[in-house]
Amino acid sequence: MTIRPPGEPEPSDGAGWDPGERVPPGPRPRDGWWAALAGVVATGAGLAVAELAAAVVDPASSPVLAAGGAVVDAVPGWLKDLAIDWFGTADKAVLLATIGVVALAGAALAGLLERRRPPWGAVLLGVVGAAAAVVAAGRPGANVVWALPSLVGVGAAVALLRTLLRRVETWFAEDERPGADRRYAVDRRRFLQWAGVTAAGAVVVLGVSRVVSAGGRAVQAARDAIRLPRPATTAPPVPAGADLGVEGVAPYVTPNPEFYRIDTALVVPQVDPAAWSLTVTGLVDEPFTLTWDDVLALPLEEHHVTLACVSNEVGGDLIGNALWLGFPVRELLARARPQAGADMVLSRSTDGFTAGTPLDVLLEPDRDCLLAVGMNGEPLPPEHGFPARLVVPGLYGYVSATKWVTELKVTRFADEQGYWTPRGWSALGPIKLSSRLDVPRPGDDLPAGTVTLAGVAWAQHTGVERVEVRVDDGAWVAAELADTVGPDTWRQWRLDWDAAPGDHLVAVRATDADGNVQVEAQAPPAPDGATGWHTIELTVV
Ligand SMILES: Nc1nc2c(c(=O)[nH]1)N[C@H]1C(S)=C(S)[C@@H](COP(=O)(O)O)O[C@H]1N2
Ligand SMILES: [Mo]
Repeated sequence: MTIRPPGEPEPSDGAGWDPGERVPPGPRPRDGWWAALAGVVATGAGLAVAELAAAVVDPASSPVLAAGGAVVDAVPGWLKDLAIDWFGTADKAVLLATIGVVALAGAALAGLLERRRPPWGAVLLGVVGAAAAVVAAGRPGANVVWALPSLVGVGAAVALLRTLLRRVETWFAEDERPGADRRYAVDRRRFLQWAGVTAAGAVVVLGVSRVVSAGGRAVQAARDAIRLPRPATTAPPVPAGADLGVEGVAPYVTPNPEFYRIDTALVVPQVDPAAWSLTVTGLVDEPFTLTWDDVLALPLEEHHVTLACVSNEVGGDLIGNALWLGFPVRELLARARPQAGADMVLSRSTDGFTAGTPLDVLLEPDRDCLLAVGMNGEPLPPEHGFPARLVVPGLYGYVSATKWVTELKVTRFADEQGYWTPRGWSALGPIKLSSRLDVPRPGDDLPAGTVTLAGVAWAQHTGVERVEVRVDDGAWVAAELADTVGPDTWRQWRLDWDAAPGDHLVAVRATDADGNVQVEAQAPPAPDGATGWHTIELTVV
């Protein structure tokens, strides 16, 4: 049995290789399918090797994650909104699955091409691998080494593809020789063995890459070891009456594991506090940089602030309230001494995300904008920005709440834009006065009699003054308002309703401390936040 290297002419006839002619009639599968399978197995193994290399270099340098990140940043705003609309916070999983399916199809094609028209299958893999390398090396925070996982992976994929196809070739080349049927079975078994071993090896390598992914575990260990300093200024205690005790209503303080998460990061950035720093720069007289230890040595303050996402639909749950520990951004900026003409601070994250926040908002003496390091008594959870993030009462997260923040650049709205502005979202994002009905839920079984209606309302930094409920065409009835620590957080509300049997429409609206009534007109989240009264249908029996 001889194995011809790919590209060497077929010895038996000079007319070129046409495997189709060589397969004897009968139930034997055509070699194209096996070549495609070889492509999938080899590419899968190549990707596993790339993951292993990425685990050593940087998790985000993986070709799949780099490509995914590039897609996230490249897709137009409307398409991203559509994806969020369809898949909600599962949009990232859907994107990665899509990349997987496309990669699978491409891998099968590469296998087929390499079998039929060598070396075009290898060329296809090489081109895609090189493109992934370029994309990875161009990601925010990347360096040239980030190209390595893609290159190593594609090298492995091409080598494995050729090895596997050699088995396919031997298998189908033996057909017409004496004892072909026996050899056929032997060579088929051999190919399947090679493919199986390669696939199993890929799984093992992938597993090892997860274990080796030391970056994440080192950061986790660093986080576990942190003892946050006592705040120099403690938050007022949460009044007992902040929670009305109605089951099903969002608690006044949102536990960290339940806090909504929104960001463009496909994997949570793992930022080692020892390597982290924050630089205040741009149009300032005294730029400076703080290390993690510098920040912890500052007199830190605690404040309850309710964060909200501009993508939150009316009645949606992209909002949460936490006790933040941090240092006033105002004082950081004062130390840097912003120059005349500056009107924006562009905050930047390790993953390239940016937010543009009005400078005057950050400088307001009575607005507690924080460089936050603690959330509800613990270091920030990694997915909420460990080791440091911004928290700005009254502004949507996309223009203020930069997680994994490393730079505050004092600049001008005329010169720079935050991440979402060129993608169709407003440059300015004050949170809109809003309210939500949490219970009962539509579809709940409601016996006639007293039904408790309850929910939350928010007008960060202004404060909620009144919440009213309307059933069907009835009058607006004022609800009981829960206590709050101040205007920067949401407030619970409740109202006992004497419910008669039938279908009812229940609407809720809030009024803020300035006397503004929540806007009735329905508007979608884009470009600067949804409006409309949360209205649900309830059936009382
Ligand atoms: N680095 C980074 N920070 C970010 C974002 C992001 O995509 N990347 N998203 C912002 C948006 S849109 C919101 S609503 C808040 C959400 O913060 P959370 O995930 O802690 O709730 O983070 C903000 N900070
Ligand atoms: Mo957001």
